[in-house]
Amino acid sequence: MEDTIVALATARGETSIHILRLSGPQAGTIISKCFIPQSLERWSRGENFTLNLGIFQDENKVLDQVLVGRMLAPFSFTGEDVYEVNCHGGVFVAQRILQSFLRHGARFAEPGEFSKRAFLNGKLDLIQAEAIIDLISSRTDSAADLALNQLSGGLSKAILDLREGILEILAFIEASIDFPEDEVDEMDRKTLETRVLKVITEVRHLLEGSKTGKILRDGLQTVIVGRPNVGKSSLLNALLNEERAIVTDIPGTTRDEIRESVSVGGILLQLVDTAGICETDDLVERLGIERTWRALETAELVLLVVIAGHPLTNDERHILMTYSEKTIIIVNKIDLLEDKKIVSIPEEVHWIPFSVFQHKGFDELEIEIQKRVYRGEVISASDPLISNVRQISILELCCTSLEQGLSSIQQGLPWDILSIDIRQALQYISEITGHNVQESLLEDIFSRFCIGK
Ligand SMILES: Nc1nc2c(ncn2[C@@H]2O[C@H](COP(=O)(O)OP(=O)(O)O)[C@@H](O)[C@H]2O)c(=O)[nH]1
Ligand SMILES: [Mg+2]
Repeated sequence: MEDTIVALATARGETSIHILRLSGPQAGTIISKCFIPQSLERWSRGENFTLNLGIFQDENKVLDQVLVGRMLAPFSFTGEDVYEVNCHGGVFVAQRILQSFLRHGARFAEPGEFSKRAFLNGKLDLIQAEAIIDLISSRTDSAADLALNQLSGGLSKAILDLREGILEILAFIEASIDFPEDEVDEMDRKTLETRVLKVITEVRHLLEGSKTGKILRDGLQTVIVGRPNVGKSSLLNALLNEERAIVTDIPGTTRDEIRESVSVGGILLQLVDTAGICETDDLVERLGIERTWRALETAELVLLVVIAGHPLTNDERHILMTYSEKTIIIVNKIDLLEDKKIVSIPEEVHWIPFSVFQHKGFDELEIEIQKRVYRGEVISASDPLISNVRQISILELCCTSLEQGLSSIQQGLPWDILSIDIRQALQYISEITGHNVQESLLEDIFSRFCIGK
């Protein structure tokens, strides 16, 4: 981290302003070679967190009128001396300033290098760093809230508390190992068991919440299925609020899958509209239907659309039986019903009376989806939820090690044996926050950031 790095932090292209970020030990020297402040007196005081108006020039040539923000180590984002130059938003303007920094000894930053430096300087842990990417790419309120909570350290604290718990268990074991086996009495073994169980319970609780966390972050793979002409494409269009899919009263209109994402009740649905399931001689339609069956397999949520007043078909029953857990039945076209019974649906299955035409049922659908995501528990996006696949899979490994440790305790195995499992659990939990990581993992994580972040 000897180098001083520079990058354009704003998106390439013509805009109102561009921001260039300069960070590293030489940042102050480099900026002073190119920046002529309007108030030299104020600039020279070297005060932190100031914004200074002036001229950016290189080799006696004025390149732009700029605002320079100063954030000195260790109080900056990276923990190093950082200068941010706000210049006019021309591609050419920003490029010339960037070139000038490079000429004066800065190096072009790699993707995520500012955040990586922040991590290496202890300004962020890995959970917080990964939350930055999630915040930038979030597309719903709840995804943004979740990422912000992780960024502000809510989840890190929960993981650090767990790590602390595991460390205490290890210390307890180490202290006991020093005594010959028969002097360690049953009391100690019981105490140890209680402590390990307590940590396991907390880990399991976090893992439970991760199901919700992952959905809030990545959305729900949702497929809309049903017979032809029940109103699947109409439902998709209504959810999207646009005429995305072609709707006609001709069965077999939708043949290929249509994919769109939409936020329903703060939850991102990755929607797939499919070809209606039926018997057909049409080759294209048949291929479409095969895709529908495949989409059903992988979906996390199935919206099965049926028509009010009609008995269920064999295919509809089959879908219900096979995917009951993840299916919500939408009984559409209730506007056409007079006295007829809505539909004969098995009692245990949840169904919603619906009319795309009269805009009925949408609120209930929203509530039902939320209920499934939050699983009736008091989980909200402001709770410390774990949502990142890397973090979830390591926490699962940690849980397994703890469970093995617990079973060793219960089997009365020697203390040095069970310390192996607890040590392994410590190793895993430390990888989540980055207390213990390999360089290759860091590269993998930070290379997914944008340049300038
Ligand atoms: N009466 C009534 N007709 C509807 C409703 N929703 C859709 N339709 C009509 O049903 C027909 C088939 O709709 P479409 O969305 O193409 O069905 P899909 O084949 O399942 O995708 C169209 O003529 C729609 O206008 C509804 O709520 N009430
Ligand atoms: Mg359709």
